[in-house]
Amino acid sequence: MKSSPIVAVLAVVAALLLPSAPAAAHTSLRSSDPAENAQVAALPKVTLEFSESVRFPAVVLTGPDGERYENGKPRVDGRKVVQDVGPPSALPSGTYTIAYRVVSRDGHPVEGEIPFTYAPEPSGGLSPSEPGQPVVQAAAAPTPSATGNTVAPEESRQIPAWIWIVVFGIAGIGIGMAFSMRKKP
Ligand SMILES: [Cu+2]
Repeated sequence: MKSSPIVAVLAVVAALLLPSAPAAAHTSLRSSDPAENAQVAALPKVTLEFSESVRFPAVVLTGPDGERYENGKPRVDGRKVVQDVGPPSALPSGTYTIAYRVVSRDGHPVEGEIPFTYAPEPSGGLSPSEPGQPVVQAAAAPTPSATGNTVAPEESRQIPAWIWIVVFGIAGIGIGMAFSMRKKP
């Protein structure tokens, strides 16, 4: 059994690494209101529901004109994130994109985009001059890059923290291996 120290070290390393794999499964978006690619007649707020509780939500609602229509900051209620939307009179009809970003319980940031169409009822006293055309035009328009610019900087701040944890973790394993090698001549 001359190889037993190495086997022992490998067993320790495996024990450290294997349990962390299932635990690393971070949260995911369960549902949203409006739902992806849905058409809604009213848009009072945006609700996102995740598979587990989340923290530090950021929600950007980009309208068909490229402007942002989220109103105030998002609220967290356990697994739900609620974001108020600007006043209905200010909302143009057309294709919107919800860009969201939250932090899982395991610390991983989770983000995504949800496109949907806002088509208010024409009889609701709103301007009848453009009933359907903006929807069609906006549907062909590409997703505004402004949403990516808004969300990306926060994630780039998040990544270094994880790099450091990984680096310290690897260093710790290395130190552990060195000690166990010495104790067993
Ligand atoms: Cu994760």
